[in-house]
Amino acid sequence: MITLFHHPKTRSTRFIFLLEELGVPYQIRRVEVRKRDGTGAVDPANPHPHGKVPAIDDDGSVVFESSAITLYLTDRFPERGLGPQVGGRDRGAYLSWLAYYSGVLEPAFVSKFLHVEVPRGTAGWVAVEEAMPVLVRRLEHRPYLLGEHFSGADVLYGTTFAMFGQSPLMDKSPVIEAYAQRVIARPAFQRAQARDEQA
Ligand SMILES: N[C@@H](CCC(=O)N[C@@H](CS)C(=O)NCC(=O)O)C(=O)O
Repeated sequence: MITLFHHPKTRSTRFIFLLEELGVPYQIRRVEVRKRDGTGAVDPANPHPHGKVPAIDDDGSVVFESSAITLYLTDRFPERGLGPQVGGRDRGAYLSWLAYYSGVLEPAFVSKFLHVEVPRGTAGWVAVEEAMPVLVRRLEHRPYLLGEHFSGADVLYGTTFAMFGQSPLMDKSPVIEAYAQRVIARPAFQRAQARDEQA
């Protein structure tokens, strides 16, 4: 049984979405987290090394960090078809977009949010203004990041764009808006929202 260490309305909510997409048994363990306003605390029950969410425990195998959890879960349940497997044609693209999410896109958004200029040539990531056109080009002629089929990578990107679409962090783009809507219109996303609120 998979346990998701979760706090409502955080990055762990999208793993309820992924687990609902996979349709496998799981349980949610609600944990406390540190908040920006100084409230909250690291919860000793949470196996993440910094007390962040998400983390999962799969019968003793602990996985933390969003891209790693996405890959772990889609590899763990290959029959669900939510991630290309080793040797598959799109495996390289899948790994690249998962790593790009954690290594480039999130740092880009966080830099912008914190008003930190991304230094050219030295940071491992780029500014949002350089990253987003790459995603627009990628999604211009395909419904999902890997083409016709929804994958675990779309859980990360689609929910991020749905969240930032209305914020000054991201310029408006019809391609990105349509993609985000496509992702959050999925029944599993709607079920995840309901479970998040009860957690
Ligand atoms: N790099 C982590 C980030 C996780 C993260 O920062 N989660 C926030 C909630 S959205 C958190 O747990 N914050 C509490 C803290 O920083 O102690 C991932 O992608 O999984």
